[in-house]
Amino acid sequence: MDKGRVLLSVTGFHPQRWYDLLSKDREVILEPEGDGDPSITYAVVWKQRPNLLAGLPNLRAIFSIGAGVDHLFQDPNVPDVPIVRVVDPNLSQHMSEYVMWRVMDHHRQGALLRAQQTRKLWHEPMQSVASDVSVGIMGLGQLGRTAAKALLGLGFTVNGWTRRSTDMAGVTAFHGEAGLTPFLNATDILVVLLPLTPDTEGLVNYDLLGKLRRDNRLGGAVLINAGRGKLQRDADIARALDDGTLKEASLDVFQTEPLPETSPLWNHPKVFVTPHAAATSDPTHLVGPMLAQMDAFERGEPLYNLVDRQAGY
Ligand code: NDP
Ligand code: OXD
Repeated sequence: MDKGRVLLSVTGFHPQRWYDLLSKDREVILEPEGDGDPSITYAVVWKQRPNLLAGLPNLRAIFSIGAGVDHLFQDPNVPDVPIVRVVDPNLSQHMSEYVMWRVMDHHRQGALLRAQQTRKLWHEPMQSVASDVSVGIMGLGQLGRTAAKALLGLGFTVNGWTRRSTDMAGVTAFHGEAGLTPFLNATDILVVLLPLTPDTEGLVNYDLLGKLRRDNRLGGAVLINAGRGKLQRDADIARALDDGTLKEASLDVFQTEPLPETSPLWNHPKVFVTPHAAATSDPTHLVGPMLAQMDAFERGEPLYNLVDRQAGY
């Protein structure tokens, strides 16, 4: 069987690097040659243009260059072919480093110490040990599990919340709607690593933040979101920070990205902003396995790391 042709459609994410690496093994094009281009077998995409994929008669699989696939489903006409997403130890390691960094910074009162330094203030803040602090991770998938393991290694108490019931050694597991409030009530630092689906959109709102544990050794509740911006309500976070419902937040993702200059979150003294960069897909790690999957698929082997369309992730 001939090697199928690849359509690469990437907005942001440095498309040239993906193009160069994919082109080493397959013919890659950046635009279909006319409507219903029959030569395209695979699409490798990030935020593809709506309807781009709908009319490709010989498309056999779509590869997302991210772990999240909500960008794909922005297009209501995504064809019904298998969708492969990124699952990669390198990506999980990046995310786990981000989570450990932000959890440790909040735990060790980083914001307070930086503010003191600017004022040349010599004052020892209150200290707690990791085991006194409970980190609750929403989403114990590929990324959440790796982060949970790392946090356990640092000595934190770890809770997890998932859609279906799950087990993980050392983690107190909660699931579903019934498990949400008890999970939040037992959590000091909330880490959001959920996918964006119709069920999770807007979940991280004022009401939810109000259920976190505030009477704790940290002196309040903390939010860290590195999942997706539309999981949260930016205005509710600002309100929660202003009225003390939240002590601090680290936000990597926002309802609108790039975060508009007018957003109060940019200059908020209790917010640490990163530009959706907690864990960036690296083509040097990801293109090899992608090409290997295409080769194996053409030999009749099954694809893996497939998205469950029904669940939306
Ligand atoms: P996975 O699909 O492996 O895991 C998703 C987890 O979320 C699972 O534990 C799943 O539960 C849980 N979940 C999904 N829907 C619900 C729900 N309705 N209620 C409760 N739990 C739910 O995803 P990954 O860990 O690979 O990635 C997670 C997300 O991280 C991505 O979708 C993406 O949005 C984001 N991301 C952000 C990056 C960044 O740089 N900021 C980089 C990479 C990814 P269950 O176990 O029951 O299925
Ligand atoms: C992803 C991302 O989903 O980078 O991989 O956000």
